[in-house]
Amino acid sequence: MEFALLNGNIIKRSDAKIDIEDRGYQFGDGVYEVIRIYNGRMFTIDEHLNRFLKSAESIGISIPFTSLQLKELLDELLLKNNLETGNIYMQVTRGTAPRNHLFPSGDIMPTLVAYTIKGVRPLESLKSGVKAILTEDIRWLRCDIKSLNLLGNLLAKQKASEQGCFEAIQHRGDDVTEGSSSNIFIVKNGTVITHESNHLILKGITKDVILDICVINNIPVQERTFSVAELEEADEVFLSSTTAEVMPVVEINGKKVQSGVPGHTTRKLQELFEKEIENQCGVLLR
Ligand code: DCS
Repeated sequence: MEFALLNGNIIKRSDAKIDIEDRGYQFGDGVYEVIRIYNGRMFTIDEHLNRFLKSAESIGISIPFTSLQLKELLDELLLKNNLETGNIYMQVTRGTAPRNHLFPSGDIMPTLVAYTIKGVRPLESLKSGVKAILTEDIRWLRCDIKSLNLLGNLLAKQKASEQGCFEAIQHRGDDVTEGSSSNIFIVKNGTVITHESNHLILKGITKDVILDICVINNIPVQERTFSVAELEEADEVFLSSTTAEVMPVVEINGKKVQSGVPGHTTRKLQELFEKEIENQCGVLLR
């Protein structure tokens, strides 16, 4: 039997039901996290919980659990569902109230849900790399909030998929921002470059792990805006996310990135990233 977390209680997944006037359902009025599980353990859990609480706070939702309580609940959920490799999906909405754009007055309880999803690592793509398209970033200007409102991201990802590609790399005019569900990195003359974490992108947990790895291992790294032209002329391109890890991008808009195979720095970062996973979660299946 599968279990889910609903408002602090772990219950049968099929019993986890949400009201039709939940504001997440009607307005996308909430925030979420996706947390990777390796060997039954949560990777970078403190970072995910911090971001979850921060996202919620930034839209005025106060989660009635501490980070520690959430961690304990998620651990219990993992154990009950016996999850070895996969993800936890967790979201909180402002709660249930008669439909109105205004925040409900008075105390309403946020709706907090988490459940587990089985899923293996994308080992083939990690080895050979993926294709991407370029598309204009049409999203709002608070992409730092991990909001449930993902329409812009969905339209971009769908367009990529319809062109046989894994990801859509978004740009605002000349500036590359991020993927539809990932952060984007380029490598030029040995320097790793990725967009600074501001309101135009999500501050990826995987991105931050990669930045730390670069600093610790003396790999030159810059957090700054880079242009579409720089992307097109890059020596290497890769993307990062909780589920895609450090994923080489080998083709953009039908044009190969250099010789069309994962580059040296990307492969080095993949190795170092796996070491970090193993430090936190134990030895990985390859
Ligand atoms: N940018 C966007 C828009 C994202 O949706 C994500 C992750 C990232 C960057 C990378 O962030 P993390 O490194 O913290 O994962 N999106 C999650 C999602 O919706 N599915 O998987 C990961």
